[in-house]
Amino acid sequence: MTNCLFCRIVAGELPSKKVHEDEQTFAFEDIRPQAPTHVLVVPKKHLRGLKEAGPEDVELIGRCHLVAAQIARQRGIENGYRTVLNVGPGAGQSVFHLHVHLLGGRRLDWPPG
Ligand code: DGP
Repeated sequence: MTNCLFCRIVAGELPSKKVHEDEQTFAFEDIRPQAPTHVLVVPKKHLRGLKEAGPEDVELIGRCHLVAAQIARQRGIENGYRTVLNVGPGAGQSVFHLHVHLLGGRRLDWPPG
């Protein structure tokens, strides 16, 4: 989608600090980090969010989480990290291209705010 921020980052039209890329996913540093590690993992395919996803997206969404787990392993934060999808404006979703937040490197309390 030409007017989607994360599609433009994936396409290299906008700059980002890339962390990982494979055929189907792209990961980059969040511009407003909420933890020492705050990486966004996105599918290259434009998907508006979790509630718009369908059965055909099962593998892709799982893959985004596994990429997050791989990054967490590489960064040595496996003692405790969180993968989060904010779904809808009421939960804080502000960019409407599905993204998994990987947060770690500090204590993460529960429940989140
Ligand atoms: P959410 O609020 O769940 O939709 O998360 C969107 C995240 O995207 C938020 O943590 C800030 C981040 N973000 C917004 N614009 C940019 C950008 O241009 N570059 C990068 N790297 N991150 C961005």
